[in-house]
Amino acid sequence: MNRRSLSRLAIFMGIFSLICYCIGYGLPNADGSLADGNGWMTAHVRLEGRQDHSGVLVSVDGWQQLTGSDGYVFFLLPEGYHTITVSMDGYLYAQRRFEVRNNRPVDLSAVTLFAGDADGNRLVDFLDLVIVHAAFGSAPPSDPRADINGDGRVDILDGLLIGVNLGREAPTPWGAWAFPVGHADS
Ligand SMILES: [Ca+2]
Ligand SMILES: [Ca+2]
Repeated sequence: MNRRSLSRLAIFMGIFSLICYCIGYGLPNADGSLADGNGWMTAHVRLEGRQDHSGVLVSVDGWQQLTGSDGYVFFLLPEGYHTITVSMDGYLYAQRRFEVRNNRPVDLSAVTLFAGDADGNRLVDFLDLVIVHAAFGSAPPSDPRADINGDGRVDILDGLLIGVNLGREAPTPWGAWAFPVGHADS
């Protein structure tokens, strides 16, 4: 490797180190483990009434990810306490605190978001039922907010999801049990 190539490599490594430092992750150790003062967290997010759990916004302090269809997310984080918030249109958001310890994984228990908050006011109530009623029978939905389970039509399942959660407010408990509402083949 000539002198010019070495110079470019040094500049590249310097920039890479700076980026790693700035985003708070640090550089990996020689054995591939994370640098001291860092760890990672995994979480499993499920949407009540759906088989596809994609599109949920997962926020950990300033970092954000969208879930894929399996609902799993993975974050590299600095050591310390963090707050995770998971939210989705039509659902009540959930939130919890957790601690990341040096070089150790944190596996949060699965969380199910409760469905039915059609108008996004963090409460499932009769106003949400009114939205579904106004769009009932439409496919595609005349009001996208009314399609609670995201199956492309507004029917009794959307109304049922609201009915079983009437009175619930966000944030909901992490890991709480949700009513299994949905098409068997969806
Ligand atoms: Ca609502
Ligand atoms: Ca629907």
